[in-house]
Amino acid sequence: LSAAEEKRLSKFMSLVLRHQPETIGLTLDASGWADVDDLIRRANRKGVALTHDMLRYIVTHNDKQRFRLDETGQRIRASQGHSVPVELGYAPATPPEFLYHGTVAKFMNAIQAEGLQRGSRHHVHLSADRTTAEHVGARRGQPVILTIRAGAMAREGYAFYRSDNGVWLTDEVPAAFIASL
Ligand code: HQG
Repeated sequence: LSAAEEKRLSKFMSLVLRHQPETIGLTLDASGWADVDDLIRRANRKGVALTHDMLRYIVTHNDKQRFRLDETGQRIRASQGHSVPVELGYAPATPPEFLYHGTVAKFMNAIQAEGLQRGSRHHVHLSADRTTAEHVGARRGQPVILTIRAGAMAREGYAFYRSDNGVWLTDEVPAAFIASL
């Protein structure tokens, strides 16, 4: 699989496993799982050449480990990033003292006024390291990196979750907990 092909298929899988399963008539269960055979058949019907081998390659090699197969290998889901309603079932976890969020300057006025809000996704996404946050911010332009006082938030009772691929998730980050504002 070429890098370009892998990226194209990864984007397709993100689309149907996080945002719009209905574009290929796919059904996700309440926890976000889809049947692998069904996903492949429906993709093929829409002209997306996806095989079991390609799907397994993407699950294994994906740069951010976005997708996960269940123990049987018959079901697949995205580990985070959904906009469709799913209950991923991650247990609350104690975050490190500081987490990072990559954004861009044009959002900073709104962020100062209302903190980090989750937008169309289920959670605000935070990274354990600055480098990852820089990549996240760079998707939108010159990245601005915010340091989040996650430990202090947790001690105040805000819940944190860590996805299977290491992304930290929380419902919102009030402006008071953004250290770098
Ligand atoms: C910003 C990708 C205005 C926020 C990435 C961000 C990540 C506000 C954008 C994952 C705001 C939301 C998530 C407020 C936050 N006012 N703007 N109050 N609060 N924002 O895409 O964190 O490649 O939903 O800073 O790498 O950028 O898809 O979140 O710029 O891990 O796997 O609103 O998605 O992963 O954008 O990215 P997003 P995100 P994947």
